[in-house]
Amino acid sequence: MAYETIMVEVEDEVALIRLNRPEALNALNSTLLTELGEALTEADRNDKIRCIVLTGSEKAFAAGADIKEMAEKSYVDVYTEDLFGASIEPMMRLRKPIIAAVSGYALGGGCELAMMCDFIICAENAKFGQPEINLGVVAGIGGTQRLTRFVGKAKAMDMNLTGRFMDAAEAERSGLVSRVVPTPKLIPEALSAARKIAEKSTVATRTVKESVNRAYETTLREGLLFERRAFHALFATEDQKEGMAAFLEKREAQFRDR
Ligand code: CO8
Repeated sequence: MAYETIMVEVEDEVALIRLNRPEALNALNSTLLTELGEALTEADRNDKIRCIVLTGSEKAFAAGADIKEMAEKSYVDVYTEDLFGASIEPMMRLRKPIIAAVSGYALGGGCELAMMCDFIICAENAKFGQPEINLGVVAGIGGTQRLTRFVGKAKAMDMNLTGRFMDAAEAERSGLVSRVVPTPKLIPEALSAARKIAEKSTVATRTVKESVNRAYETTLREGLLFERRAFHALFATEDQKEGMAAFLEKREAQFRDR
């Protein structure tokens, strides 16, 4: 499908979705959010895609929601249209693993979009921030919630109250990102991680996603029970038989998502 504000390439069962509004540092306007939602929904439906990488440009993953587009809106406007509520639904519904590959600015909605992915790999030039405070507002899709769970209260308060940016080294130290790589290696590293995930059983990778996300939504006791039942349930799959047989026979497993 041809898009105006994103680019989608599929290779080796991995979809690479690139935000593409260079004139506005990939600011998330309504066209981009609609197109991104469509691309994610399509990727989730397409059997030839097993993992997704979401990225931007070298200068910006995304510099936040499009300020020009929302500056004149009233409370009644944003409340009535539930601004950004519906546009993030496709990401929330996504069952396939998705990696954010962040280079440059990931600010406001850009940082929040990256945090909605399953994990973040970033380049050495990455800068994360929730600078909404400078605009007289607050984060709208997770900057006070997901960020607090990822980096703790002290840093989340600091970033949301002062609007300061966090560099790649601090982001890795704080648990916001899983890996930092030299900027030119960002896409190869993210694609290589995605291909590794694509080789696994889809039933198992989806179960990992559900189980890890459960850790953020429930008590430890309930989460552990969920995980154990998920572990038990995977013994009903052919992929469990194949995975364990392959180990014992000292060969590569051939998963069939069954
Ligand atoms: N919205 C609209 N346009 C933007 C945005 C943005 N968020 N960010 C940058 N641009 C535009 C600039 O206006 C400029 O356009 P023009 O050349 O036409 O004036 C162009 O991109 C290049 O930007 P700069 O000239 O400012 O580039 P610099 O390298 O000097 O600075 C910065 C880069 C530091 C990233 C700077 O552009 C900046 O501070 N941007 C705004 C960052 C920000 O405040 N983000 C938060 C936005 S609010 C938000 O995200 C609320 C989240 C709610 C949920 C979102 C759900 C998706």
